Amino acid sequence: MGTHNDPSIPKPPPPTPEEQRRLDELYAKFEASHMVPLWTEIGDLMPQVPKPAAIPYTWRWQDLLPLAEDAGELVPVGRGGERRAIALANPGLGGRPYISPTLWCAIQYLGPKEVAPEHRHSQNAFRFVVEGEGVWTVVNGDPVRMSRGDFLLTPGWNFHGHYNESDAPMAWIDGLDIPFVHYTDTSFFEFGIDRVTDESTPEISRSERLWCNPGLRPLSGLQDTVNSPIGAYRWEHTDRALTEQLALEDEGHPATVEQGHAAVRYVNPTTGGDVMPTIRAEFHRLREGSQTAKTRKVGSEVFQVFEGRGRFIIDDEVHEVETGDIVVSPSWAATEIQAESALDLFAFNDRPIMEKLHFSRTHTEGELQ
Ligand code: GTQ
Ligand code: FE2
Repeated sequence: MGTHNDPSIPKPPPPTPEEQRRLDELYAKFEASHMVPLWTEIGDLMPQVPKPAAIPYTWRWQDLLPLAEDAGELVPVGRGGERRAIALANPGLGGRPYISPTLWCAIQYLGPKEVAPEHRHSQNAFRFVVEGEGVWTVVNGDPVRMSRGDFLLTPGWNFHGHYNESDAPMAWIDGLDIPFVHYTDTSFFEFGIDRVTDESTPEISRSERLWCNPGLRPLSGLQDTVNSPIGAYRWEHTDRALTEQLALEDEGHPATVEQGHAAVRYVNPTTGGDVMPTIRAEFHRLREGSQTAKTRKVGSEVFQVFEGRGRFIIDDEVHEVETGDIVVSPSWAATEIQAESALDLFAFNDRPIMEKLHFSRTHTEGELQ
């Protein structure tokens, strides 16, 4: 077997002093000429399995929210800064405002009557609401109410702004593909109007009136689109879907992904695929006392606890979590979730990118490769 540490293959003799002098000179010339030899970098550049710089990490909602509130008192929101959004920076990524190499996750805060002006960009975005209400996000001129448990879309290049029509502040999380777009030099950005184009406050957006009637596709929308046309996936629907999966399991009709684990994916109704080209989003409900299999996947994933208590075990490190806490699991990290109480989890990841590029792999402990 000709492996790199095969003892039957003789090692070359060490360099003579003269060779060493010439080698040192060669490396200095490489550096001066902006060249790097593969053989000194290969272990880092081409590891046998992914070796992410990003680390598993947990942010506590109890820590995030007061800091967002302080920013609300001290930092105005408006044109230029655009958003009062504070990114969660993975400690392994050198201070960059990235939760993982591909994903951005931020807590955004709007005080009473505040407006975040309209703009558009190539980055795809979503919002998820763990508590509060009173803000409408206006996407492409369509005002979309934001309430607890709702998952809201702002696909790339749609104009969007947010406004708080209530007398109370509101905070939520944003997820975007900012790091991926930055790394690939694909960012375009345009300012829109300084407020929002429609300040009305309908219960239901036009997008939902057209697209959110179960199993029914409008004949005015038979052309598939890369982004979901749905502005908001409402909590009442997500909750009902999960409740029914568990009820069906109780009644002896298999409907869960694993025992005691109900789950749904948010999809583009025109294709049945992911809501946007770079981001997958799901919602998971674990029964009290249940746990997931321990799994490694290519790509990074972020979870926010919507309700309940439990723990994530990521590469053998235990992360205790409760409502609002945000956890990141880097690429190929062995991840297992245990539900102490009934546990509701919102999740998003970069797997649509990995699948399109054919880089996907999954390994579940106890299963054959
Ligand atoms: O709300 O439009 O967290 O453009 C980062 C970039 C939020 C937004 C973020 C954005 C937005
Ligand atoms: Fe934006």
